[in-house]
Amino acid sequence: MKRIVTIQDISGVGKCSVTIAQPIISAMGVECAVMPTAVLSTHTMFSGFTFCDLTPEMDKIADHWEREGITFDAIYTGYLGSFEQLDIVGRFIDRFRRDETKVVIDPVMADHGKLYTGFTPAFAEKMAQLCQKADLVLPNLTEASFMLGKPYPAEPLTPDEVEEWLRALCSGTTKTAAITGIGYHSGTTGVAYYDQSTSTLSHYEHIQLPVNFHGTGDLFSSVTVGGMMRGLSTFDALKLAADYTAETIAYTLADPTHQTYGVQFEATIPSLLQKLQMALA
Ligand code: PXL
Repeated sequence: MKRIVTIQDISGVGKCSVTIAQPIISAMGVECAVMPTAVLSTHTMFSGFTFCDLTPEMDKIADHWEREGITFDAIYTGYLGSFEQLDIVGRFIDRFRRDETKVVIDPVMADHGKLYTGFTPAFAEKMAQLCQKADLVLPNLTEASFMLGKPYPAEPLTPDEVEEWLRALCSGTTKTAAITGIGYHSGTTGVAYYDQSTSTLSHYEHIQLPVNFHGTGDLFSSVTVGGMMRGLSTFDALKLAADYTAETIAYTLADPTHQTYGVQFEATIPSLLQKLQMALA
């Protein structure tokens, strides 16, 4: 069985980061180790959340894993708890990356044109440097705009602009990049993907639902990592993640008791596994 490590926070209530990555990646048949970056009472969309920064623990955890000879088939990073963690994660990648290890960086820091509470443009700039170590980076449009130093677009990007943004994300040593939230027709959204080794651009469009739930980016990234580890090509893993995320949003929306803080992915896991089996067949 493949083993990955995810490096992101534990938010006790709110369904994001580790509380999505662990159940999803495990359900997909991949062992999911955790390097926690912070412990919060809830994610940061609630007011009054507690925040325990685990920066001082991270190197100690890595040292222990190294002494134990633990290895990872993928390193998947998400929400980081401090500016210093960008360096710590960079060092972690250098220590634990083997030839076959996939490094997937979701540069969690912003959405809908704005940085999340606690993040700064300097963090975004340094995150862009960390992304140079990635086999795959998974920004949303806002995160891509911060990392590239481009204004958040007032109008949907054209296919030519999307290509320019993806090429810019891969202009250094980043191998592949996918931007979520890209649709070229009204009522649609999707994921645009670029592989710099073959200069191939791909786009997968699907229905856009009229709501934004928290944690859907983490759901998307977790399924992508799980799919890649189960042997799907990166683009097939992205398509699986896009379909599953859209289905889970629709399912959540259809439940009149739903909470806006998170999606009901627990109920759609059986469908994810069916989709995975079909994609692997
Ligand atoms: O879903 C991204 C995310 C992860 N972790 C925490 C967050 C957010 C988004 O706001 O607050 C703590």
